[in-house]
Amino acid sequence: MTSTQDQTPFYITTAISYPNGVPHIGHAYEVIATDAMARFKRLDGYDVFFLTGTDEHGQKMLQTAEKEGITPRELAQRNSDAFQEMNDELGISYDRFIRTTDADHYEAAQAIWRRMERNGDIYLDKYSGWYSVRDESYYPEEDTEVRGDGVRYSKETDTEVVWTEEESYFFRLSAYQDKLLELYRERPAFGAPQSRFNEVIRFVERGLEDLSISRTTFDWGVPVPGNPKHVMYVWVDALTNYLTAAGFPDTESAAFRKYWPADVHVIGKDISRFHAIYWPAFLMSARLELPRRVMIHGHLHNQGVKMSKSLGNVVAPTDWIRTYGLDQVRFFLLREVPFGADGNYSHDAIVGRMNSDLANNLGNLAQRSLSMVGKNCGAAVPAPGELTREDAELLDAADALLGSSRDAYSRQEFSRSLESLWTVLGDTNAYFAEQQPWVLRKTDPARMETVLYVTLEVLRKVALLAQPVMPTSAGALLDALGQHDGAARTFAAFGTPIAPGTALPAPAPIFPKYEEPAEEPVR
Ligand code: ME8
Repeated sequence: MTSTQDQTPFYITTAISYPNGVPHIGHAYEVIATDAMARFKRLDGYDVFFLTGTDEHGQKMLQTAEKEGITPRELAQRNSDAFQEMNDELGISYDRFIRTTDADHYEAAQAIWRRMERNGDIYLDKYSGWYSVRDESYYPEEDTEVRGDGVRYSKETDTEVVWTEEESYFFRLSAYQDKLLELYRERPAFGAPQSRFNEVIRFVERGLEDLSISRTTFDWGVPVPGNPKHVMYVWVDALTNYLTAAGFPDTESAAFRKYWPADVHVIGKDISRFHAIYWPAFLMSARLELPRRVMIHGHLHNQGVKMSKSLGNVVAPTDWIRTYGLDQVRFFLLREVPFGADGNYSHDAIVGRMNSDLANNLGNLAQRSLSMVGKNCGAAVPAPGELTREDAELLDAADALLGSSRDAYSRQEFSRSLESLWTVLGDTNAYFAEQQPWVLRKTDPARMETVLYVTLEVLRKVALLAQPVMPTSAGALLDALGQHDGAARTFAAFGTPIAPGTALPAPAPIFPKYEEPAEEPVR
């Protein structure tokens, strides 16, 4: 959408993924949810900037590359391409795919470093401690333990830690404890959902130590300004990506003035501390505005089991799409799991949603009403007669969906919006069955027209609000309802009822039932 002066900006980001492997369904989940949010806001008239990308530096990337016998740059390139391909296959409407190896990002990372240094928050010292390469993080000894295999692990993340000593720059995180607690008090919606945000708050209340923010043991990273023996700790560089894409360090640029501070950072539960503690502290130190919200989602598990390469239960998003269809996967992920909670996926759960919610409650209703209109109303939207109480109640319920969806989306409660759409669809199915328009066709054709009109108008509203989650199928439904034009598909059109006389194309099924593939013949 082209932006105009009077559109309110909305800047939303995903975490940037580590391209030390190929994307899995957890990555797809995060980017689909963020995409739904971005699409919702665009349809609601906002000037949206949606950022996603890859986090390419750090020791983990270096080690994986060494194992594969390639350079970290080659590894990053290969897998970053795979992430971009995934985004394209998932229909993600991102505005920029940032790579932390992009030239403008180096400039931004060095600029934020200088600002924090100028503010007196960076000093050089020695660091020793238990370091997890997997987490790119040091752990206090009491948070580690030696297990049966003789190896020391982080208790929290179950990753191996090794004793590491190096000269390091430090960030004065301890100086920000009170300021962070004040931030959390003053802006209770800064982190969400509440339960996950509370964990962050409790962590800060226990006290913060200064943070080691440079490394000298390897050089795959952004050089520290003025001391290139050091590269920045990967999280300093990674978090800054959100600023880079908004035009930082040029704080006077049109992009920065428009889009910073970010409206929502969408991230997973394992990286909440980085986003709700380190990131606001870095920004306070750099004298920059803080993001408005950090939305922490849960993790997806395969039938209750954590995904891992060693268990061989990692699902490639593209396999899912080939099996179930893109919009079906998007719908399943956002309908099944309340955003913020952990969730499970299984073949049966997806097929259940496809067949009951999509094929039955939505697809069937659309197909039945539209084919009746095709056959009995000259393939045009019929004119309603006087409305009964049932008609009016249903139309009122559909009318309320925009407000309730706006409210749900403002808190990234995607499943709540979808649930409300499907409640109204359930009521409409009951209404259709009760009113029996196929009987009215003979007994009272004018009343049949009213019933069909009411049904089409509910379907139009549901299709409008389903677009962020199922762009292609909801678009096909809007086409079937004669709503082809871009303006008729934005939320600005929500309150203008479908016009009697609108020509309708011959309906084609939109949500097929899932049929199990025939068993391989036994030879
Ligand atoms: O953490 N279910 O990258 P990453 C849902 N580079 N979400 C999941 C998931 C699962 N099973 N597994 C991972 C990083 N995620 C850093 C971020 S941001 C400045 C730097 C989510 O590739 C995870 O929680 O390990 C995170 O939000 C995102 O995928 C990228 O994870």
